Amino acid sequence: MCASKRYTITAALPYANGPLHIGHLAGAYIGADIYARYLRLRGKDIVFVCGSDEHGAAITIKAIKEGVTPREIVDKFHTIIRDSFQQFGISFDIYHRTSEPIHYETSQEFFRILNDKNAFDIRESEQYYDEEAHQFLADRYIVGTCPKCSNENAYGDQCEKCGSTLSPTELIHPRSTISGGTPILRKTKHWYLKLDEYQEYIQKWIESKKSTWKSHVYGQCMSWIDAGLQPRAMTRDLNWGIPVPPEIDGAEGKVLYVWLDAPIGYVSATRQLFKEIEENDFHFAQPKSEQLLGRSKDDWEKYWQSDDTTLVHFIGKDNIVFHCITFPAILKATEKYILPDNVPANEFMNLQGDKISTSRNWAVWLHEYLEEFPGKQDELRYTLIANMPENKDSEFTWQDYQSRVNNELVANLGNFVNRVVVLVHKYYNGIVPQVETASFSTYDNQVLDSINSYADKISAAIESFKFRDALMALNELSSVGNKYLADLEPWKLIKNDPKATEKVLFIATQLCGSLAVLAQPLLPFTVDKLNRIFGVHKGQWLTSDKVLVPSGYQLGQSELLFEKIDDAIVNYQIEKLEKSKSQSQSNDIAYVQVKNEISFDDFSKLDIRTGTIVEAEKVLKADKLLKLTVDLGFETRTIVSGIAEYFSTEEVIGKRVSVLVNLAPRKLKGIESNGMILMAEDNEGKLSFVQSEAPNGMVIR
Ligand code: B3M
Ligand code: ZN
Repeated sequence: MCASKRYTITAALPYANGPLHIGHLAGAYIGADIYARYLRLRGKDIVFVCGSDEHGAAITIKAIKEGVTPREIVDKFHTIIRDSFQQFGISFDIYHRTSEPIHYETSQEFFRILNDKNAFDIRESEQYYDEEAHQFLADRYIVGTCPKCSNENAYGDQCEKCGSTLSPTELIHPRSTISGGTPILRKTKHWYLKLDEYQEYIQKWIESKKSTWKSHVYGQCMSWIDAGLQPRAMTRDLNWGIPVPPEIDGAEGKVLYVWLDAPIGYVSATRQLFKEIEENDFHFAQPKSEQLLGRSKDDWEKYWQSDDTTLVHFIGKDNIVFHCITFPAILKATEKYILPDNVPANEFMNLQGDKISTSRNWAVWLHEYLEEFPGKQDELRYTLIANMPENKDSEFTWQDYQSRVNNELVANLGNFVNRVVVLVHKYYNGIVPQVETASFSTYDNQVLDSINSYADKISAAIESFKFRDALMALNELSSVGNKYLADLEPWKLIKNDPKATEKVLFIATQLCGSLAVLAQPLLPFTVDKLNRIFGVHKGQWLTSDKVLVPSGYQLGQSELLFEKIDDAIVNYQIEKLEKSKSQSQSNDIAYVQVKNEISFDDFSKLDIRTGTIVEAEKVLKADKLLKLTVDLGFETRTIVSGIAEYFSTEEVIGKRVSVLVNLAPRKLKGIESNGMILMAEDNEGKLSFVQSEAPNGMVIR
């Protein structure tokens, strides 16, 4: 067990520009919650903080789209998000917001410290400006083609496809998100964090984490470090955000970059938590452990500035650079704050074969799930833990949800507990039988011992952020119980050996009690039911010296832990997804700008024909290329096409296509390509063929 004096656990602050979906839960919050619940059970001194991220272009752009003020947007979504977290049992000690005064104070104080410590370089430079909207364009205000991966919808600060951090001037074909127009360059001044000066320090620090950090997190960090850290602007020309402290010269009208203020939000949330505790006046805080009560306002400092505190940031992989490089550099620059001990970022969770996407409404929304599946929080939580994208992207499907609930929760844990409770009620009126431990067989003792060995497995897994393993260990313990019942068959044994039956059901009851204890970090809602039956003291972890459910204890009434999910429910959810996808397809699309005018003569130079792909093979040593044979009616041709990442060879054979047939031949990987297959590309970079019903070889004009 880690020996730190206290823990500060943070979970990424969600942008208050939309409701939460399962990707959020699987990415950061369930893992953080398991870890926090577990540490509390071990009696650790922890704070678990989160809140809404209410600044930045994510908010203002949403407001522009909806024709309302940013304030209206954040007020609306803060409430929805907060309520979803709460109903879902995410046990934050505080859920705060970055529009609160204490956060303004804290952020401005950080800015002052950084300024005093000479961490900024003030630079004048040319930046993109939208003349129509009268606004400088940074971050999400500007989109364009990513120079690293060619994603056409990379943001001005980050490409969400390849994870690179960018500045607007690196984008190819930049365009304004507000007007869609091409921006011009105009002079402005900004405060740049001299990240380059922290290169050596950050590099050494990250290298020291090699054995404890997830390899994908470590790898991402090292690749940025290897590329060389560049100064990053920490101010913006916007009217929504935290103003640069007024005494700083020449910064009128400028606000803090959202990625400067957002992580400081963890600190302000902690300050607010202890303030509310001292004043015993709760608005945002709901302290989850007794030991936090009675603390004073200034105690927050220990959680951020004391070396005997362990700081852990739970985030999704798109936030790695900010939590592992930028924020640590800021913390270091203060010469006061501690740096994170670990940043166990998860990768992404996909949904039914496709990326989760808010704009395409391809998501399972939490507030909808809570309404449609009342009381089934743990069924979702279980499925999300079992598929948590801990080290690689994973997938949620409704079919998998159904099979996990039916074949794992109902058939294993639910079935075991139910059999035990029903039998104890049937044979002993629900009173746990008396036993003599001396009569225990080797098998009995083995089963009892497995309680402690599985408890150790679960602890070790949670402490090393392997939440899937922890859940599987819990399942295995319940399988031990099911097997024990199946082997000893108390329902038969009762007829000729009532004494032995008492022993079997006593032991099985202890297993149930241990499941109630060990499930606490993983399935908190199920634990409430188990506690009503077994009366196991909630809020404590397993100790080997205690009988969990003593002889003579009157069990509560049997309660169904889980119910089977019907096919109809699964089908309904899948249809709902498909429907909302087609409805949203026309909304919220970022259109690529129309190119410069051409003459009719220019156009008539293009010879485009209908065709059919008749053969396809992969091109050796080229991930992106397929070698296609295309039937054009009048002849068959070889065309090399860069679509191998999107289509398999089997998929494309037989496809009707449109071909530019008079394109000059080009050699690609040694193969001569004679023409080009036309493809349509959507906002997410998904390709589709341009098809016609006319026979092969017909002219398209
Ligand atoms: N709001 C980004 C996100 O939701 C951001 C996280 C802030 S954590 C300090 O992906
Ligand atoms: Zn990219």
